[in-house]
Amino acid sequence: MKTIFTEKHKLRNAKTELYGGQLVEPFERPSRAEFIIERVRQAGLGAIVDPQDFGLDPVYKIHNTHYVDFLQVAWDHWKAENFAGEAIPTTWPARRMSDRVPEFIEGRLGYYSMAVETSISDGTWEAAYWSAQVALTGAAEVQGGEKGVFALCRPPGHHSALDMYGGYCFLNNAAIAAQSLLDNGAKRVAVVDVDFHHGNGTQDIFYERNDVLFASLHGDPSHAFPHFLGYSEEKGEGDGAGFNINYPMKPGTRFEEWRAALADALDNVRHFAPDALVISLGVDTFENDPISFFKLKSEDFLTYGADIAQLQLPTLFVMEGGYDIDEIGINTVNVLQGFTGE
Ligand code: OKP
Ligand code: ZN
Repeated sequence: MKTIFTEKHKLRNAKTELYGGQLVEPFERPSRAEFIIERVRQAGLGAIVDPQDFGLDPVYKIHNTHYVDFLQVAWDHWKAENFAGEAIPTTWPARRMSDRVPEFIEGRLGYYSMAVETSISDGTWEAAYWSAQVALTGAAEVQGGEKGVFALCRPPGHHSALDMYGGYCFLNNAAIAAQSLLDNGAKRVAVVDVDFHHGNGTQDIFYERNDVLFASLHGDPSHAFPHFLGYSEEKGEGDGAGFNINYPMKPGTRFEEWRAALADALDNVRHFAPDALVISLGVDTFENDPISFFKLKSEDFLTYGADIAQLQLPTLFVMEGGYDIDEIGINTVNVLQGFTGE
């Protein structure tokens, strides 16, 4: 299996994340991708190729222009205020407030974010841009005939929607890739999100569409980030009614139960009969993940990679989360090796 990867991910190197009332080193840090690519090499998974540059047009199919404009200049505007730290929002348009976009950077940060832990820092935009290009290159490889491709995206994307960043995500790489598959010949695409966290951005983007089936397995939002989306009653609306499927699961969920949910999701994908499959691949379901509460073991990742392969669909794996840096490479590559059967 080919891996799409660029060292440009290192440009996303924030110093701070607001966690537990303190500014700590971000869980979403450059070493994550280094551990994964090292394991890809060590396991001999296949060729590692640089992304092509598809520009911003495929990004604008998913995100609006004023949001993308904001991301490109946010750090410069913040810096111009001579604040001491990284760019962090402090106030949001909550219930019954105005939806006008403020001019001042602090207001704009609140307008365009859905969570506070994700500091914007120098280089963030460039890394996010290339992360999306990694996903787009993966999509092109899949349409070129590859059975399975690994887009080693960093920063991740599935919490990002039309005009929102947060949860370590800026551009929704999986959604951008899925749309590119559709724009280049696929009639239907399924996105299955196996990251521990609900893919609220991807759900929101495709919620009223029937050309993309979205299924997500995740920690019950009543207990887990992103807290405000991901319940089982969210099934899609309008044309999209029935094309969104959520599998929220309780703290302590073990592989047997998780695998049964995956089997149900994959049955729904089979029934939908897509031309391609995108997996939002987060390995934060691991038992020792520092910010999650499922109990998967390393060998379980091999098992479910093989389950996904049973669909026999052209499949693009898009990297999302996974934070236990010692095991992140093994668990990620286990999914991919389970898929290839090698
Ligand atoms: C991004 B991805 C934990 C707080 C979690 C943000 C998590 C973002 C996860 N107590 N804060 O889906 O892996
Ligand atoms: Zn996650």
